[in-house]
Amino acid sequence: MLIKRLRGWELPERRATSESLYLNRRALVQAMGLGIAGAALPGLALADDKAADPSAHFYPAKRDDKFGTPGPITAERLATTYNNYYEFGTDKSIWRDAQALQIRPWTIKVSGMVEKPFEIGFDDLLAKMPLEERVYRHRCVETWSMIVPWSGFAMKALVEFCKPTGSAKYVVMQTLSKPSVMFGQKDFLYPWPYTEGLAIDEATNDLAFIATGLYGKPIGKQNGAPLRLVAPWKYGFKNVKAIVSVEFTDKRPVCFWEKLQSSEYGFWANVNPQVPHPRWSQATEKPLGSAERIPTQIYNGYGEFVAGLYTNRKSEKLFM
Ligand SMILES: Nc1nc2c(c(=O)[nH]1)N[C@H]1C(S)=C(S)[C@@H](COP(=O)(O)O)O[C@H]1N2
Ligand SMILES: [Mo]
Repeated sequence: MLIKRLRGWELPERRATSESLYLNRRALVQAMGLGIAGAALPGLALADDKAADPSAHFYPAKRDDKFGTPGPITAERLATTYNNYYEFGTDKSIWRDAQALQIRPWTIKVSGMVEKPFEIGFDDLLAKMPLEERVYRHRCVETWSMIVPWSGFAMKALVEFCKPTGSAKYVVMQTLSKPSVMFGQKDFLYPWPYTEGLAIDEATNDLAFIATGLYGKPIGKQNGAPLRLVAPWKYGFKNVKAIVSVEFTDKRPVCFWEKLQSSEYGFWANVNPQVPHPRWSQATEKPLGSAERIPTQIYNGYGEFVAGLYTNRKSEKLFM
């Protein structure tokens, strides 16, 4: 039987990793006496990557439970291998391909209605932010859900750091553009780059969070490394990954999914079991790893913290 064994340098471009990663991986493979290619050992590649992460010493961060402890935490393996990340493909199993993304150096551009536009490196930003861990529910509009421990900082701390002017009403965030690695971006049917936004009062609500870690470690590339939004009272698509741009504006942005299909996805996207998606019910959800569906809660269970944001917005489509 003849089996073609790919060497590291024969890997297709989209599976390629940094040289040091490859060398580490090769050393491990040799040490273990396994005659198989690195591509077959994604678990090892992930472990290597974390060891090499210069922010690893920040984790685990101290847990803050002022928003409650929402229930049984989803298995790490599920939350890190079942993902939505259209830049890497439209199915759920993008985690391996996402490892090709280079996340250092990483620069975040702050622009628009701010005292002074600036750029900052991710590690410099991280060193200035108050890190903590929060266990949040996550509810995808497709009706799967999870409960995971994010590490990172309050979105409010980021907003304050950016010094928006009094006229700014929205904050808009964008994912990196890199079609050579994020090959989904070559599909011109989608309005790349992925863009999402919050109203300023939402962004400065205590619940809004920027995740830089997950399960007490730097966040994995498939989950949005090096930083992604977490707005747990909203449908998961609001939680833009791999952020490179933070812009303040007085105009409500039309974001990725709304541009694609405005009859199904809007700006506010707050979770509400009583407002069905045009093509399916939102009444229940399936936690990852569970056989049973459970009832979905209004604002995904965070109403006591965020319902007040919407009392003067009742005329808007708040739940799509
Ligand atoms: N850039 C980008 N961000 C994204 C998405 C995406 O396709 N691209 N998918 C969103 C959707 S629909 C969900 S449910 C969450 C999934 O996050 P997870 O993979 O960490 O569970 O990411 C959101 N952020
Ligand atoms: Mo989603």
